[in-house]
Amino acid sequence: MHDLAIRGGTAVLGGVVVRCDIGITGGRIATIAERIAEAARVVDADGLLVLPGGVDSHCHVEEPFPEGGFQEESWESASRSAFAGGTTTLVAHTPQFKGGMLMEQHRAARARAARGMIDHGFHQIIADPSGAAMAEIPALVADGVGSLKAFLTYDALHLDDAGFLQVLQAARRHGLMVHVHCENYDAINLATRALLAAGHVAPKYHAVSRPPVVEREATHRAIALAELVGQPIQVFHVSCAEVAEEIARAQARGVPVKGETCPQYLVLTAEDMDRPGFEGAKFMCSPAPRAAADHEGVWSMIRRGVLDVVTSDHCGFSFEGTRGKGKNGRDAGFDAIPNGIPGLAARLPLLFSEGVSKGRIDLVAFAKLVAENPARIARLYPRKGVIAVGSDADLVLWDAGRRVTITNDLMQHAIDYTPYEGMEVTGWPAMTIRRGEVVMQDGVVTAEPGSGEWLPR
Ligand code: DUC
Ligand code: ZN
Ligand code: ZN
Ligand code: ZN
Repeated sequence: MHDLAIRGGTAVLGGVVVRCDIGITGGRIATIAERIAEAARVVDADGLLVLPGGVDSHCHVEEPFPEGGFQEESWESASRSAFAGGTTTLVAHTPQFKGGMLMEQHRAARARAARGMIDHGFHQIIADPSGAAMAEIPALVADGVGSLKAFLTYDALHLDDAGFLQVLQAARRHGLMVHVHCENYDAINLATRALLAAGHVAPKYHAVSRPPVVEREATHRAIALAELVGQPIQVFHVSCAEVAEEIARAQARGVPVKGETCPQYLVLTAEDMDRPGFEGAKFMCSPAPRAAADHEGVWSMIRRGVLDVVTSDHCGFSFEGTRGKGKNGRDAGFDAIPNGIPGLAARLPLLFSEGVSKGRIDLVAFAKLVAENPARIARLYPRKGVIAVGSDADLVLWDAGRRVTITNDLMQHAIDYTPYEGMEVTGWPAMTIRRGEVVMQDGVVTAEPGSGEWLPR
């Protein structure tokens, strides 16, 4: 007798799409069969797709700032938003402050995440690889941190080549994955100073200050240094085809480099930042959204497999008030507006609608992009990311024909806006199941705070 049976849905099982029943016992998938007769509870999935719960392997949740305080998105609100959008696993970031140690931040981040409802892991940001902090990496690894994150830009975080090489070597020594934010710090600073000196302070100049070449150069450099050290990397948030081309060339040489992209590079543009007053700040993230003509280029790199993971890079800052986008005042220059946009709940609907509903990718590719491939790179596969016997029963029942206009209320995050407000999507999650428990039904999230599990990777 199963605890729960999902009956009559059309399921994506790795590489195949089949109509079947799914039996769940003890939070795991116990049976996949044409018909499961008995279960304590039965969910009728007739007319729905059954997909693996989304794995969002790149997001920012309740991170502390070097100047004190935390991001507005708590683990509880992030869990709610993720479940609302069909995602059941998050890999977020633990910061290192310059000169600071790792384990204390790691323990504090774990304690915050334990208050949420979603299963989770962390990438450890390395902002200062020269000091005593690196001696704490074995302790982090022992606690289940499977990856390091390197930033090649941002004042508080950027590494020069020497620092990045140290991170790569440490990762190689300890068998960790390295994820990289690729933009050229000095080039951005040079352009920013020139723009500000000329009085170009509006949000739209954010994109002008960091054009694709800045991202392409840093991507090329990151790959070359990783190749030198013999360390696999994943390039985060690739914004356009000319950047992905660097990855494709390296892959063709047999270099172990992977590429990730995000929905913002498929639906937003630099023009979104060109709105009256402060409004453009709602769309500011880095790398910057490119031109509308770049969207098809990203799709083609997805179809070629060069970009095989789509995450949200959720990093929310509210528009109103003094904590978020306006923390430095509403007439702050573009360089003083925090970067990042919320996207936990919108990720699957946007990718499904733009991808599957519009015929750009099939269902199998969709499930790989949002669940299986992120689970693999995060070392959570096959526990997460796939519907298979023995895997965690993390599922999303998907209504492929449902048309929804995105509003901020539907996102259920702690941020007061969504950059996708008013967008029409076709395809929407009807139910989210985490480890066999229905945690979202018709938009209502019911999971208990504190029920999310730490995922050693
Ligand atoms: N860019 C990042 O690198 N991280 C979070 C948000 C953003 O826009
Ligand atoms: Zn970031
Ligand atoms: Zn980044
Ligand atoms: Zn990020």
